[in-house]
Amino acid sequence: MLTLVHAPLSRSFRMLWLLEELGADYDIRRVSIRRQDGSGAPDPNNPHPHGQVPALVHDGTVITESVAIALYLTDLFPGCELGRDLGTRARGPYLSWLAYYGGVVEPTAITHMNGWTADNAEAARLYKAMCDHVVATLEKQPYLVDDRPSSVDVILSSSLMWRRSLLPDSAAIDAYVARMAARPALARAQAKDGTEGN
Ligand SMILES: N[C@@H](CCC(=O)N[C@@H](CS)C(=O)NCC(=O)O)C(=O)O
Repeated sequence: MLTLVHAPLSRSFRMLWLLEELGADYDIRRVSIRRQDGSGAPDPNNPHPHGQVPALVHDGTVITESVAIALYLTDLFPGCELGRDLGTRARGPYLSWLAYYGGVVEPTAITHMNGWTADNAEAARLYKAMCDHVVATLEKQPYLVDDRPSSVDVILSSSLMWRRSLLPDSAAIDAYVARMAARPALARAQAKDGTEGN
């Protein structure tokens, strides 16, 4: 049994979208979380060590961190469109992009969003290097890993639907977000969540 520990308008929405993409049989445990405006509080029903979302519970095992959950889920459905199975050529790039999202894309983009790249040359350099890499990749091919979408595209595009300004102006990125936004599983996830976005 798969249970997504979820709060609306949060990073757990991208895992809800992924579960819909996979056609998984799952249920949702809705929890409260601390919000940036000071409202909300960690929920005693949330097994995440920091009281954050997302968390996934699979037959009693707790998996945390969006990219780990994405890899776990796509491995659970071998041959699914959004995963890249062990033993295939795309497995390496798939793992690289997942780790790069969690370790580089999101931290540098959040640093930029918070205005910290303005007066820190090293932070600005790291953010620009990340942007150049993502933009160059999406100018060369339609998705991050190769020519078909993967779970890391669900994660990145979900973040961009929440805040497009995480990455610089780019026609390639706009077209990428539009392609991902047209996916029927996104609409199903939004309907399930009762929200219209991230
Ligand atoms: N690196 C984590 C970040 C999770 C995270 O920051 N979640 C936010 C919601 S968007 C949260 O639960 N915040 C409540 C808190 O930090 O207490 C992941 O990607 O899964």
